[in-house]
Amino acid sequence: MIANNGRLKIAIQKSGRLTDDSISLLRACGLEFEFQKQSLYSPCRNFGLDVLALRDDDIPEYVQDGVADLGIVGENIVREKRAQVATFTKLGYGHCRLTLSVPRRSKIRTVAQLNRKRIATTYPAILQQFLRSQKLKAEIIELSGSVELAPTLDVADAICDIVSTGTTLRMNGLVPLHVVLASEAMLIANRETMKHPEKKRLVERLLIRISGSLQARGKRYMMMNAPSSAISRIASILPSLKSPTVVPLAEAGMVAVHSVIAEDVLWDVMEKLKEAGASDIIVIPIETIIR
Ligand code: PRT
Ligand code: ZN
Repeated sequence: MIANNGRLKIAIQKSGRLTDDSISLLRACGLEFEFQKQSLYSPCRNFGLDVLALRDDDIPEYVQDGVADLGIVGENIVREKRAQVATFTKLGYGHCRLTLSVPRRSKIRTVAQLNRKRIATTYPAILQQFLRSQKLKAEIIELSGSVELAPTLDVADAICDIVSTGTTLRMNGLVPLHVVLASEAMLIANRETMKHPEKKRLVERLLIRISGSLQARGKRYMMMNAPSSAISRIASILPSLKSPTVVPLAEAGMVAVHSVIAEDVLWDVMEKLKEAGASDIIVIPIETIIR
């Protein structure tokens, strides 16, 4: 039995695609804990929070029932389980698409042509809701795994399954027809947790930290020296958060320019800055950005 001691409990996937990123996110929020797959329960040393390791399919229901206050799980699972939980924020990892797909040689080329066909899935609730919204009647073949084999085995005419790179579809001679749900990992919460003042305070502190580390993701801090005469050119090249920070240097006519920069444009921007007169360009990681 896990004590209800005013500490927050957050459920994350015990072992799977979301586990490493979920642990990294919590650690990036400054939380110190050991995480062992074998143990259900890892207390945080420096924050009133305990980490529970569970199967992803169980997380929405455990959060709904208050076994955990918070949970990190794919939106696909939250929607499929129809759990009554509060949804806080998407977390920027675990991206995938719940997709309707058909055999390459199939005559089915549109969603409408799925009418009265058989569709295999491990997501019967989401699929049912989608079919209803499209006013389609189709037989849902509920499987517990290896959905991609269903057309080959002639168990189904189409499948509705999670796709990430598309390799599994290709290897099984399937082509995507329609994305039913684009999903990523998200933070969910028990609806009563925010009514508990101590827990609410902890959740709010955690949310600020999570948002800080999400803001910092994919960003770098850049510093450079430049002649003051080049500031306006440099400022026009820098896609900064606000305006760049400009600090005078001991050497007359020279300044240091500081700015936040997105990783994906880093090299292009550095080349342009150099052409514009910047020198000694330094780029360093950012841990968090609290606004
Ligand atoms: O043991 P437990 O029940 O906790 O784990 P699990 O095996 O049910 O889940 P897991 O670890 O496979 O996935 C956890 C979550 O990661 C999912 O609920 C999704 O939100 C997300 N996710 C992201 C994915 C994928 N990408 C993914 N590619 N979940 C599953 N897949 C599978 C998919 O089912 C298919 O078999 O990967 C295959 C397709 O991948 P591609 O790359 O070939 O397209
Ligand atoms: Zn699962």
